[in-house]
Amino acid sequence: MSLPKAELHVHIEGTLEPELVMACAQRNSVDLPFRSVEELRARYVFDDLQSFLDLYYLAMDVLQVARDFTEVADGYLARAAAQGVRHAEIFFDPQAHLVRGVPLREVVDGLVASLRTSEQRFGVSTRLIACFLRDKGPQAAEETWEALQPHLEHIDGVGLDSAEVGYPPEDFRGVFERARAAGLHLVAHAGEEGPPAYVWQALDTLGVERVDHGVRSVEDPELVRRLARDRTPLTVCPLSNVRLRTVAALDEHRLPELVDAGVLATINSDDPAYFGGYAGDNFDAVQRDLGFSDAALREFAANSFRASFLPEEQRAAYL
Ligand code: ES4
Ligand code: ZN
Repeated sequence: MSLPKAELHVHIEGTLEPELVMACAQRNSVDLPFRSVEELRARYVFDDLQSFLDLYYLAMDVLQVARDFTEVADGYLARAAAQGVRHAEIFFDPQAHLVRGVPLREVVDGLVASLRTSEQRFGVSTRLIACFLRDKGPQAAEETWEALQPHLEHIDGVGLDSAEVGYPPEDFRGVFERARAAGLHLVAHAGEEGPPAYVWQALDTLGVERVDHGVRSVEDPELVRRLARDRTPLTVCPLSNVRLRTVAALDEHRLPELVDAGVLATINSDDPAYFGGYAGDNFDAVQRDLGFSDAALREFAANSFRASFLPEEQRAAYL
């Protein structure tokens, strides 16, 4: 599906395709517990979020220097553009690299080297969102915020990701306050595996502008009414939800109920190298398995621009 769209939920480390994993491993002399692209791809079967994260953090060990990050981003932007993505708000995980001894400068400079010419090369405008790893706790998030200070000119927002259950959003109130005071946009993963209470906290305690995933909101009618009333966008990732077994099958996904209740939903790829498809593939999949009409898909695409952090006049040009 090449409908013009914005992608608002994609982890750049989750766009690392097996071919690039092996190429980076070789040139950076990183030892991996698999010897071929096929062996790696064969591991892309997950039971839940944690089983995915274990492989995600392992594979990104091959990313060592700026060039590696540039190549990951270039590859993503080319594939996304081919599926109609005109604007991408891209997550990265600073802590996942800092803990391996990779300086933030390599990460940010490498990503920016790709993103700054993305409009000319791929026709894709971009934003960059730094996510805190919630399973490393609020103190580590504060330290990460400090480490990000020299790079803030390149950072448009902060988010919250990684293992969700047991790591409630309210724990991160302090660091989100600091990011808000610095003028950054605020988003958080909530209601992927975690309960509706975590979505409430993301809204009321962190003050996020969008909720990433948020699909478990559907279990709480009061929360659905709140999201619909405020037009708070959800960045839904249908193929991700299937691969991480937060839904049994795509035709059982409750996205239609959210849409019918008036929630502003968008469709995104999350970690497309791992979950079987890029943004357009996710659009195709929901049409095939949930029966959304062409008009409904156009509305998802329009929502993606409405929910973006593009300035009003640029958003309007897409609507
Ligand atoms: C993620 Cl699917 C998902 N959920 C939470 N954190 C993540 N980081 C990368 N992919
Ligand atoms: Zn995600």
